[in-house]
Amino acid sequence: MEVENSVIVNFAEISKPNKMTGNKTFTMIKPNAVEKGFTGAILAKINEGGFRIVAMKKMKLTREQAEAFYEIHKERPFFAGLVDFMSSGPIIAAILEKNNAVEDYRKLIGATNPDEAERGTVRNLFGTNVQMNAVHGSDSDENAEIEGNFFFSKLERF
Ligand code: IDP
Ligand code: MG
Repeated sequence: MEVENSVIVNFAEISKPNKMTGNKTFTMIKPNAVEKGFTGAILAKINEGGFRIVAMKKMKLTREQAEAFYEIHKERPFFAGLVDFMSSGPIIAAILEKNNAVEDYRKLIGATNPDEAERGTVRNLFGTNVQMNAVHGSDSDENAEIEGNFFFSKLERF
């Protein structure tokens, strides 16, 4: 009886759609891109890329919030500058949905350094330099979940 139950539970678990690949990612339009008026053009690229907007808001991060968001980079030489920049003006935060969302969004935005980002990618088109590279994109399903939860409650997702 116990064995049968555990089989049923496991089947329900693996039957969840997109469980293996993940269908959500988290993005921010960074202060330089918002300031330059690129928000609409970047949202159009996101739309054309086939992503659905699950949640979105405009806000200004405090220093402490920017430090917490980028905590994994706290030992890196660029950390202090990154925190200053990310708390310097308003950002747009959003949760995006698509099959294979994390990988496909990283492809859409291009390499971290806009000079190395492929032509036509968001960072190539709208980035200023390696720090002010227009957008954030989660690097894994796990981080997409953590980052989305950092910004949005369940009541803000549709
Ligand atoms: P990613 O955003 O492409 O995932 P990460 O290595 O996770 O790149 O770095 C996080 C952010 O830190 C970058 O998006 C960029 O804003 C900034 N950054 C990364 N490398 C440098 C650097 O060498 N100089 C200045 N800023 C950097
Ligand atoms: Mg990263």
